[in-house]
Amino acid sequence: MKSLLAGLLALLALPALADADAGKLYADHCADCHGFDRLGGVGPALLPENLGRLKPAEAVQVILEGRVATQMLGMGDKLSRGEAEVLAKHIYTPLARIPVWGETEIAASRVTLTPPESLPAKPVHQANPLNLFTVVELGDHHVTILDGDRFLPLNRFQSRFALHGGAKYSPDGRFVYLASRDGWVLKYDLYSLKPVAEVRVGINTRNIAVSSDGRYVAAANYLPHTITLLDASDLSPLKVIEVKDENGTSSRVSAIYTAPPRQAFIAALKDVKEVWEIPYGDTAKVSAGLVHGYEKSKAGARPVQSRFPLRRIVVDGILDDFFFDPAYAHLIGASREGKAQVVDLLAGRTIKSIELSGMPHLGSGIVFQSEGRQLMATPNLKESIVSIVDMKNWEVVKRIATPGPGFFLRGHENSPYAWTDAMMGKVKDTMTIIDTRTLEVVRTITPSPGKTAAHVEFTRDGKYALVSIWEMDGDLVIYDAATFLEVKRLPMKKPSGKYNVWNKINYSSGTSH
Ligand code: DHE
Repeated sequence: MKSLLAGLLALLALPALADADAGKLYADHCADCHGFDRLGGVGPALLPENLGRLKPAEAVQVILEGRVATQMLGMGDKLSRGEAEVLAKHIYTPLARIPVWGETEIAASRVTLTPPESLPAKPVHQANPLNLFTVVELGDHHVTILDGDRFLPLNRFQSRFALHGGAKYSPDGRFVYLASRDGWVLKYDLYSLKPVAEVRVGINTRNIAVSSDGRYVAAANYLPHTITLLDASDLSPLKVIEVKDENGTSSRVSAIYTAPPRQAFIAALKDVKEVWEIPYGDTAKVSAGLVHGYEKSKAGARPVQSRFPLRRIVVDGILDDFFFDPAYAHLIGASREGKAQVVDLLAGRTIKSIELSGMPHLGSGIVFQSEGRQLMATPNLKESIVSIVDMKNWEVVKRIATPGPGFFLRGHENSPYAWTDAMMGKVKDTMTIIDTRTLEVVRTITPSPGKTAAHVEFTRDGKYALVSIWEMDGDLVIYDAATFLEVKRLPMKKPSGKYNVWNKINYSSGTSH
């Protein structure tokens, strides 16, 4: 009875403590690293939008015990559990006003880390610059640059907190661009192995795309609702587009992609039934109305009306996760209900709906030729299948059973095999290898029993497949892609995505772009 009463009293006391002391507790213990405005500093932003992937109970734990392999030290010796709960409640409370993060703030955040004139003309290393991998290690927020011939790390550096989305390269493969969920974009030189520049494009960012001519970087933001366009040479902001549909309804931006044949960026919008196309090429002619924005006056800049105009494509639902055919003539988007639509990008309308059950992960889709047909394959976040679709008539030709729902799928032009994981299922440690000629599973491997295996990328020649053991004490496991035998294992801290320069700059049909 006594303990029940004590529990009840503690519960009743919490809101009172929260109201009175949350701001002071935050200022005393968190603001130095995470910013007085909670927008981030040395530590990540502490806003509900940025904390979506952390449960409140875990936040209390982190406050009291710290976070392994980061600068976040536990404060259990300074704070009671009650105070940690108050702080957790505070950081999950939305800010009263969406913070302004426009051209001025973006420009002010930009830092040049290595002056362009001091960058070398040739690589300072002996590795083939077109067969390098950029490997993101989520465990301790690092990036490893890996020699893809000898499988030796060339460099390993600290990244911003929580990089997400694919690494993107300049068309010549010299520079890699990386984005963090907190909006930081880094340009890194693969010749000198040095960071070039960094800028904060948003407060909560989804991903970035680099234009196929290498001139621009575009960033998709959840907070604020904007698309930021940067000059790829020095990451200075060129334009910030506020995202609203024709009726003025504001929208988060789910993702942005580059469509090289169309010389345009294509954006997926989270809250409105539109897909946006933003041409960047000089000759692009699109029926367009220009959204509000500004132009930086720069020598040689094109006039406002012709630079980054906007084409709105109205679609039948909110489309969130995109896959493009190799010609970028069609995009296939998944709606929240898991239905997929084929949008003809030239006509600007939906032409077909595809019967894909569960929740297809189209962003991880790949294309391959099989028996004279061009097929696409997509893993499924909710069902234990890989769906195969004929790209001529958009009919599902096969559902291949896997040990569990998967997140990533990879192939390569020089390999007949596609590899997928089961990381969304209960048993997460398998990789399933599918023969793209017969559409049958040829092997299921378990690289590290009991440990999550996910995300594959092939070497430039397609001879080796690199798999992540997605654990704090994880590995990068290199397989012979023909025999499926392990060749080498490199210890890494929760390696997630890995991106081969050649495959990316050549838009390999077996990988993401
Ligand atoms: Fe991702 C890419 C969206 C959760 C790891 N993820 C992408 C892309 C999008 C996306 C739109 C394509 C960006 C690009 O190519 O630049 N991801 C989403 C989500 O909406 C989702 C489900 C929820 C969210 O919180 O954002 C989500 N993603 C995750 C994870 O939980 C993963 C597994 C771990 C993490 O980093 O948070 C994860 N996403 C990745 C990776 C890529 C990615 C490794 C790049 C894949 C590639 O090979 O290109």
